[in-house]
Amino acid sequence: MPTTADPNRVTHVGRRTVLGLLGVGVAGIAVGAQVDGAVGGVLTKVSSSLGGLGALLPGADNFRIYTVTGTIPTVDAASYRLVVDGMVERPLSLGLDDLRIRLPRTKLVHYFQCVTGWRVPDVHWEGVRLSAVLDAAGVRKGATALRFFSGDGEYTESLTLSQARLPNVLVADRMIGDDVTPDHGGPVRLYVAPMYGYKSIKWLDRIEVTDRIVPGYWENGGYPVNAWIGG
Ligand SMILES: Nc1nc2c(c(=O)[nH]1)N[C@H]1C(S)=C(S)[C@@H](COP(=O)(O)O)O[C@H]1N2
Ligand SMILES: [Mo]
Repeated sequence: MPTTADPNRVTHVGRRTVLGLLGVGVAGIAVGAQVDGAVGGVLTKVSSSLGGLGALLPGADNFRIYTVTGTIPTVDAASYRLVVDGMVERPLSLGLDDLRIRLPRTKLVHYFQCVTGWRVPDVHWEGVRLSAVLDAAGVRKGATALRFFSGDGEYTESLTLSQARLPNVLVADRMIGDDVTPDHGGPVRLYVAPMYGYKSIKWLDRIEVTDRIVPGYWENGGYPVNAWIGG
């Protein structure tokens, strides 16, 4: 299994970080706005030609942009929160400043593989290990799994606790050398390197610690809950 994680802390001080700092203390998540303009038009068109099951666009970076709702949620960076709740000692509501400054950062380079066959090689990922987020919240005894929720209001995912603690599972706020863009699930998405792309939930806004696996969106549609690439 490729593990090129960099144990060194990486701190970015830039425009987005300043925006994040300005957002300290602001609660609430602004999501759900429909995309208007060219991108939204294409997504709507493609989406309806797929019977509403998904939308895809060939990205300049060779990713295909998927969204099961047919829209790209716009999430305000300054007011973004990631809630960590359920079977934890300390429920958390993390802002971008928490992810970018207060928690230990890591980066890795790894391909992105969709179960439908497309793959993007050598993608640079950066963020906080999911294990570090879980440690900050303190997982309670008896917990075995996680449920992930998206700001799109529909997509969900799941991991077992031991899968979630692998070092190449990231709460990612940077990819391809930039902040995660709205179409890729920004400001924050999950990146589960050892598993197919459907595990890497976009517009991540809540992680619930549970005592059982609750299958996610595509898993309810028949995809395996254990999505090991080549497994
Ligand atoms: N919220 C949300 N997350 C999602 C999806 C989605 O439709 N909605 N599609 C998944 C699938 S099947 C893949 S392959 C990747 C695609 O990531 P990309 O859109 O950044 O290329 O996102 C995953 N995460
Ligand atoms: Mo996928």
